[in-house]
Amino acid sequence: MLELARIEDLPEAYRSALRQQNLVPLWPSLRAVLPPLKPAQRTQPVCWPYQSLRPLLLQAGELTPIEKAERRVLVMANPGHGLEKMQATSSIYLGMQLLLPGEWAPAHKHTPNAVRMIVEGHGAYTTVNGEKCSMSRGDLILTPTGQWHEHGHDGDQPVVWLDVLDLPLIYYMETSYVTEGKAQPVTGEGIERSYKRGGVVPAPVFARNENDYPMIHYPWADVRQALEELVASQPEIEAVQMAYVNPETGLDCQKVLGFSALMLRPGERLELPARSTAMVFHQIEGRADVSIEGQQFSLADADTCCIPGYVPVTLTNHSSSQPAFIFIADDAPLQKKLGVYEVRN
Ligand code: 1HN
Repeated sequence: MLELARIEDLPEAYRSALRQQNLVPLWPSLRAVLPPLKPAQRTQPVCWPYQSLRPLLLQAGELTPIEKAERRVLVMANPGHGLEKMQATSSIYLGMQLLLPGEWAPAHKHTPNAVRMIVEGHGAYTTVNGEKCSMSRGDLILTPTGQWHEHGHDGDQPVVWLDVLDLPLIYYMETSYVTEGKAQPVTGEGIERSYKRGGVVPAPVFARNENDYPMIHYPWADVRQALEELVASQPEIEAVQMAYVNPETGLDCQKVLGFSALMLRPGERLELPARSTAMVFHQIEGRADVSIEGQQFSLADADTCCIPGYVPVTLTNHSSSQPAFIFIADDAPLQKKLGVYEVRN
């Protein structure tokens, strides 16, 4: 590839004249913004083991009352982006949130899309646009853009969940803001029951309101059962993986980030081709290795890691007798809409 002239190759008087008119020559920076064949990446492989994060999160519960935090979260930040940027990847924000018994995280709505993957505890709930969703380990609860949400806790032990948001992207676009609200009246509980069975969706004779997000709570017990039934009926299937989708359209459940649950069969080693998306892995059950060239993470229960895009990944179940279950997040829905999604075999 042809070497291009550097900024220093231009006379200082000329550079100064350009600066004064807010002008920049492209050619000294062209290779930086368009590197050959593979993008420049800030996202580093990073692992956040739950057992070392948990005591610090519980300590936050002692140090900062919920009224002074609104959301009591330790953000899992990628040093490659700079910790202060609060980014796990270019588009994905990750945080571990703690709610203590009796606490309430007040209602608000915002432009970034969020999901919660429940990590531990019982008795907490999130109310999303009036729909009260109880939280159990492994459940996925959506709070898509513009939907009111608040969290409460009627149990007697701490509850922790993983927040996954497209905040870095929405912030970058200068479209991130919040609206505060009052406690929501609960209008429903367990709408997910309407979508219990594949192939049929509610279609009453009288017109329904269009709803981009008909299902917001994906209980782990159902997803786990779906994975087990998939592998029981197709033992040779390449990957035992279920995508979280909108049951009325069959499309990704949210517009920017995509979510799936993967089962690694006992002893399974799964090679994923290089794809253009960075990925987040969160261990729901069992133990597994996530390896890319030059880096390997061993995930135990509730550990979370991220890896950059454009690298092949190998996932290995530690156990030869038990399955391992992993929650995966990436920005494939966004990349597909933008036309930049790639799989490199
Ligand atoms: C948010 O609204 C929550 O509602 C959690 O629990 C984390 C991180 C950034 C912006 C908004 C929540 C968040 C957030």
